[in-house]
Amino acid sequence: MKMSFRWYGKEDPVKIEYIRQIPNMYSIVSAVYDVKVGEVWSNESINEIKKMAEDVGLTFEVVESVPVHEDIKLGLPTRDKYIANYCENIKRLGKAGVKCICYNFMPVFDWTRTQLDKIAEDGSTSLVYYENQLKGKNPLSDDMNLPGWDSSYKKEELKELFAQYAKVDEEKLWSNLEYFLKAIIPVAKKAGVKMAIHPDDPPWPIFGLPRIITDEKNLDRFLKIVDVEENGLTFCTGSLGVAQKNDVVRMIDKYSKQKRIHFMHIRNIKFVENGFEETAHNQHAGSLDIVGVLKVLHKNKFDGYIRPDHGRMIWGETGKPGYGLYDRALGANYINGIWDALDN
Ligand code: DNO
Repeated sequence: MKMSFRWYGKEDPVKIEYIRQIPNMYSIVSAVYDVKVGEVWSNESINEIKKMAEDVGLTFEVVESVPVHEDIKLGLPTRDKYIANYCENIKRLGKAGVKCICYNFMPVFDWTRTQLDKIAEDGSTSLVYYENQLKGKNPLSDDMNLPGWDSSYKKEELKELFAQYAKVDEEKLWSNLEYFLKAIIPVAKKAGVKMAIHPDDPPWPIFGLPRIITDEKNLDRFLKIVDVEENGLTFCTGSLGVAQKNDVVRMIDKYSKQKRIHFMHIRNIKFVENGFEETAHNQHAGSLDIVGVLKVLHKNKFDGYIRPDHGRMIWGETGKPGYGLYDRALGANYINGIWDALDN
């Protein structure tokens, strides 16, 4: 496995020099952030990230994310222009040495939590999802802005998007995804890039918008659409693991054997009556079998990228929710420790 760490670029309060000091760190996971969704990334911006990584002795081999324009997910006639731009980005990133691109196919909203700073018994804070905090809320009328959501949408734009999605059910979303994959995967193959779709987080519909990258049956369906290695997965334990039907250890065993997992997001969560809470990465902090996950990856000689996903806020750190330095560094080293033990 190759250890990696998400870094939001120059604006990130976490310094890249500090990331370098985490034992066994290999690659940053980053993106060009100052370009609108759907546009082409400049070679200068891509190479600048690469240089910043290499200057401290790291690599830049993973992009998270090249976001997919809503017109592609909606299947609008304008999608071809955005798909052409997407392909151009894949080519440019491949040329710059990027080996893996993470993206998602969630309509409108990315990951959803209801609170960012839930205080735990030990005084740390973390992200949580409580059903009762979501109930009765309407993103179109309430002045709500949940973490992970693209806050650049104005209410009017959101209304328009929701109206357009009224015509997109799950099957339509599948066919729009198929159209997209059939266009981009051959380009990725040529560029030496592995595409790694991120599961929907949480893996169920939010506010009536369809979500399809949610469980084993659908992952099987996804992988068959273009049945080559380059069409692969970001396996996020914390996203898929919050649906109790998803046996993440067994699924990871299966998909890593098939060489279809290119990127692992390791995060633990704890089931509570009303939803779930994010915890430290450690086995006993939450409900997921993190050791079991690493065991099957090790057994299957997983040589893709792993990053510690969301950390808690600890030791007085303030910063981007889920993406501080300290707890993610603890998570990385927890993963390192288990991996070393398995090696030996
Ligand atoms: C949340 C992340 C997601 C992820 C995207 C991938 O912390 O895991 O925002 O980056 O869904 O496109």
